[in-house]
Amino acid sequence: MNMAQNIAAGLDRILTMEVVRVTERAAVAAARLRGRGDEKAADQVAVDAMRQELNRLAIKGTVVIGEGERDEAPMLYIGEEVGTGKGPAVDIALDPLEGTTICAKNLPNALAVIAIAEKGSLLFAPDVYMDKIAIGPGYPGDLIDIDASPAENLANLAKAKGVAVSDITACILDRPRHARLIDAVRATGAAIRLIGDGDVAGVIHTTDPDETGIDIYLGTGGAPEGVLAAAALRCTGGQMQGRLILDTPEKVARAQKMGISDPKRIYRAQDMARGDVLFAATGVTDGNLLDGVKFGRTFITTHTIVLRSSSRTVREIKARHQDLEKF
Ligand code: VTB
Repeated sequence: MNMAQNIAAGLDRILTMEVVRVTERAAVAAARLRGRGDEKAADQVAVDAMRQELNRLAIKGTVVIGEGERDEAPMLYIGEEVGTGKGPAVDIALDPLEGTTICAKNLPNALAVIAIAEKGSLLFAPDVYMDKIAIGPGYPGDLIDIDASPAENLANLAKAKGVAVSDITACILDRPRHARLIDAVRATGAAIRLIGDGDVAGVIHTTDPDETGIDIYLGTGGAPEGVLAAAALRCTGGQMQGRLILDTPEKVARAQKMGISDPKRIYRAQDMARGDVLFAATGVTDGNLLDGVKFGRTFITTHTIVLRSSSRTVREIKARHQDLEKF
């Protein structure tokens, strides 16, 4: 694809740069409340800040993954129209503070996250659990299979990587519901990095195992976080499968209302985030890929990763903000 086609085919390239401010601002707001033990307050300031900056973007955006249904979330609710309204029609998935507990405890890998895609191309996921499996780029297609055992997936991954299974590290959310999964992974000899929260970061970490030490993500987490992670993987390469856990008639009905007719469907990354996708994440707390916000005496430093699916460019933007008034 030449550059003209590239521009015509997808999202405006300028958005790639503009979107950085949105996650930067949310991250700075949340970071001010790092380690204060107040998840709600940190989330609230991040939501306010992200919304303010998002409404400056020249887009006609609709939040499809947000803070919740309209009646439960006053801001950035699902269906909210955001942006100036003068610009391309886009779908938006966001999490102004992914890892509210991480932030409240000042532990690693809390992020401010957003994904922007062409209208109609992000999965409208209900807020239920999703079973997820993900690996980074550079492997043969269909290497992972959500229906295969952890042992099979780990063996296939180790073989493709050219290492022993004991050299593989899996990232899993530390939850009682994962006890059997954890036992199964440990039985193979593989290592596990247990995380308290933040499975968007967990999935993204598979894309750079040399840096993060994580080869594969396994387990169930939020479905909205699954769509955000899928958007990131679409940009970096990598493989992901997810399946909604619709284990009550009420959840099946909720999913149906959102257009999901097959409750058992396996979604790959490209099914959850189609077409041209932009993804940005700014570190709130220090993490494996991103530094957290640093408050200096005269400036604030932020560290952001910006990804775009059509070019697969990975940009890291370290910004030194000297106009402190703007935050
Ligand atoms: C994960 C994690 C989030 O929710 O999706 C998790 O990435 C799943 O829910 O940071 P449970 O906490 O119920 O296991 C979060 O921890 C919070 O949204």
